[in-house]
Amino acid sequence: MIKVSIIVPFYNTEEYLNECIKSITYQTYPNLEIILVDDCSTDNSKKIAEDFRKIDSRIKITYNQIRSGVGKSRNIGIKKANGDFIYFVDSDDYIHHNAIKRLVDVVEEKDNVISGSISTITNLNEIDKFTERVTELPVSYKLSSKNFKGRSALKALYRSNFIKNLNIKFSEDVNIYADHPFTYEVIKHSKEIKYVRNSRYFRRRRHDRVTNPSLKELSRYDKIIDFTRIYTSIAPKYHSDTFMKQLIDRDFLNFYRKVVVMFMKASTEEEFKEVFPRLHNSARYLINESYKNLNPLIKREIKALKYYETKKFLKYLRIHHELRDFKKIIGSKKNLYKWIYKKRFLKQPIDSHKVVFESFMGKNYSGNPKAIYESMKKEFKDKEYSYIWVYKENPLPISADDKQVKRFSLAYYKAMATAKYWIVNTRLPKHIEKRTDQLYLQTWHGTPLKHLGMDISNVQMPGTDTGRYKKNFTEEAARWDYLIAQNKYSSEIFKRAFMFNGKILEYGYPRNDILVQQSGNEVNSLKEKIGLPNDKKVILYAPTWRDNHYFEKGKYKFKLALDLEKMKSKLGNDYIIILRLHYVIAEQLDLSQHKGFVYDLSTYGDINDLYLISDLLITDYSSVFFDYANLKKPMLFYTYDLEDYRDSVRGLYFDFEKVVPGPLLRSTDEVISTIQNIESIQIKYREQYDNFYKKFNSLDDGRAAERVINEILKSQPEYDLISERTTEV
Ligand code: C2G
Repeated sequence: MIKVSIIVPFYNTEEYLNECIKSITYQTYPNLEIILVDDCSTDNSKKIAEDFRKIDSRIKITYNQIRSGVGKSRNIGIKKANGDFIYFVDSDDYIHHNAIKRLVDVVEEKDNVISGSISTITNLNEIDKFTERVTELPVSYKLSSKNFKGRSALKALYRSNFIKNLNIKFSEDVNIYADHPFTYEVIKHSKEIKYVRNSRYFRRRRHDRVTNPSLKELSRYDKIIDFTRIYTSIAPKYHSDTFMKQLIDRDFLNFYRKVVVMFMKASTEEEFKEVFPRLHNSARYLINESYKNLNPLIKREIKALKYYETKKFLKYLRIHHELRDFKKIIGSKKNLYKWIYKKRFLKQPIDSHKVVFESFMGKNYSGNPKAIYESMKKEFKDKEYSYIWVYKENPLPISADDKQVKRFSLAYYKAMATAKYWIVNTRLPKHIEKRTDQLYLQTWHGTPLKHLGMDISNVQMPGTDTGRYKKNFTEEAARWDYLIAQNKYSSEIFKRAFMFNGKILEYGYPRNDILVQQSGNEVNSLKEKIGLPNDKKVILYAPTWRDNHYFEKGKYKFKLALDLEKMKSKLGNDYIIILRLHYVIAEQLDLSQHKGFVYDLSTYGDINDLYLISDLLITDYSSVFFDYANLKKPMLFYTYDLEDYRDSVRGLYFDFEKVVPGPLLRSTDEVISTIQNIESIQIKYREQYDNFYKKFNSLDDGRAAERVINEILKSQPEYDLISERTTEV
């Protein structure tokens, strides 16, 4: 029976290692030797490996004395391997339980290498997508250069003698491209190989690309340093082998087009100085044959690299980028606007009196930006600020004196490029560039209960994955100059979850100023304005969204879990319900049969008005309750899916039940009876409410906007401070 040695180097992959080793020990092919190489891990990985060794005698662990990298660790594994065949697994990856069996099943004496297939996943539940089709051909043949396209040595079975006799090794000098010398030699010595499609290897995207990236997720700069090093060490070796030389040259040229060109577009002068000579050193080895058929412009760039002509290289590269951009803008208004933004607007002077506001991606006129805008208008009546609001679809009810621009219109880009101040409450798109002299005040949009940013263990929103989400998030947060926090509790979370190093304005929420200052008279006129009856009490139902319940990116489903008919029959004489769904919910609920009892105000601009006119709030995990607490009105928490939301969907920052100032309810009946006994509920939760208020709301004193404005403008010499009137915090 053929014996297979599986080699797994590991270094600090505690998050994945357990599943990785399990996928190996659960292989349906039993005759395995599992060689784990600990490359000096400092986390729990070593213990995980050792626990497996206790229960599976096929496991051997080798400990490196100093950190040696993946290449050397695999080479150590090869030396130790006693199997007839060798297979490599990375410690954050996973293999299908039949992966080895399917390869071994088709081994013949002539085979030195047999390959399976590789797929990239984020979560293990995606594996179900890859269940094999009955019609799938189990074995076919592939040119080995095509099989090892990315030059990764994973997913294939190698005959040990073949590897050992030819002394095929991984590079020990580089990390990202350590596989290249290994696979080049395999390609050289095995023109065609068997390919078994349903022997599957799953490469995993990391959940945290920011603090724990995989090698492939490292920066373009690191990639260039690594790639040029490997290329210059390999190129001389294949000098007289035309097939191999052209193959590695092609790899260099592909790398140049995919990685180098993009890197150069945004590189700093220092980076360029570091990278250019290395690229030149590599390009020196390119043979004319390899690049003679490239497009003329790239050919010129490569020649300039080869002969160290820096000026020429930069000139051709600039033209290259211009042509690329130009190609993109033809036929796409969106790209044309972006191009004008970059080429024109970003070069225009910044207007130090211009302020751009955006709330919830332009969906409405609300939140902290609204409060700051209104306060600025009051404060600087005679001063010459110009205010611009961003709207998404419908123009906003702002003062007619001020301008508004549609998101992603030309006017929007001009405003974003030339305004001194950005005052925004959600993340801005990546392609909006922050210029050195611009000031970005991120107001954010709620005290966090649900996990945020880096604290989310498994991002389930569509259109992203955990690693990418965290990377984008922290890159965005790095652009913020200021971030507002409602309380100390938020400041601490924000610093960690956003990896935010700028200035936190722990001043209370400007959007809550009005809740503190409000007078009772306004309530009735507001009700009339909205079209609600004045003789009924108002229940506001404002739940949040569920990350894993969506139609598509940015558009979420919502299943109403309240029996409105029943509520109407029990509460309808005294109450009406305002339904306020979160702004990312795209569900169209048909509420026609509840007319006169349920009012859908999901698209109503400012939720503050709804807080003011309501008599009690029903919510769930939404941050609305941190604001509503200012009003001291009763709150109920309709948390019918608490376990799922807390344990699988998002995760929560605190023990919900112990902290929130109201009961957690699970059914419509419970909601009804709680509302029927609302006075006793208020008495029961009085103390918890007070404690809650002290912890989260004590800075909400009605003057938060003033404090924020004072802080951001005080560094601007041309304005008098408003600090005399501002309470010190
Ligand atoms: N909101 C609303 N209507 C709802 C829910 C929320 O108008 N039904 C508004 C409120 O102003 C709320 C804000 O959107 O404070 C954020 O909503 P959350 O439900 O807390 O959800 P999310 O947008 O994911 O923000 O730190 C806060 C977190 O980022 C949560």
